[in-house]
Amino acid sequence: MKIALAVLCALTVAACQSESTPAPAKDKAATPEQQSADDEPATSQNLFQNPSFEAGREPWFSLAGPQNQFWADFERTDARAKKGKHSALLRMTSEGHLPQVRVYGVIADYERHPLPTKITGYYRVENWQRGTERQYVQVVVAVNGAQNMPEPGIPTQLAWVLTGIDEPPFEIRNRRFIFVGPKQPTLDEWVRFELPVREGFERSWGAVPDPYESVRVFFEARYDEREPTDGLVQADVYFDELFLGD
Ligand SMILES: [Ca+2]
Repeated sequence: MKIALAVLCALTVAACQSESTPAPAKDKAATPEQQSADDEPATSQNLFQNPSFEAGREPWFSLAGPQNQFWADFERTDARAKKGKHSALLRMTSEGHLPQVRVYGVIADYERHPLPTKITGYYRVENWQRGTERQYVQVVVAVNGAQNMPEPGIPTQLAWVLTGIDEPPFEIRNRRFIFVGPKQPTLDEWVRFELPVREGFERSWGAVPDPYESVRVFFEARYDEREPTDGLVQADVYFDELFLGD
């Protein structure tokens, strides 16, 4: 039953993210990159537009919609900010929703080549109530049409789990995981993260994607494989001062 449910959930997530049938992915290259230092952001060009959410929501988006029942939207809020007056808030809850999977995301696309060196930013967790085992915060880089990856027809993905879990939440063929933070979140503080994108792909997938068509970056709070008998999932997760570049 447990295995069957795991497959079901992996499949449903795959479907809502246009991915493919899950299969083993056992990479667990865990090099802590998380820092709490209050560093200044890099001075090179930031490829994220509106990276501090001070200019509204755009061009950030989510995949929430009637056809994507597992996806939930983000809010732009002035309740917390690492920089300026606003940030993106993922108000995660299992209340009133289907039990198994729910993904709260704030997302950006870009098409620049070559693949940028890094992503940096800050996240903040408040009101964390662990209702299920696979409840976590992550950043996913999904590269579309990468010709030197095993399956160019589906997105090649690398997920950096910032906090919440310390092993892959499910098996999926086109996503590999790197764990960069504690299983138990640091609460009520902005936590800096720095994710070496090119190095991560080289280590986890054996090469930097090149050439490719486009890249989608997901900042997510989510839970997977929640059982109907599990407890209430809750967390407020903020992201701010995001940077993508070299
Ligand atoms: Ca801000």
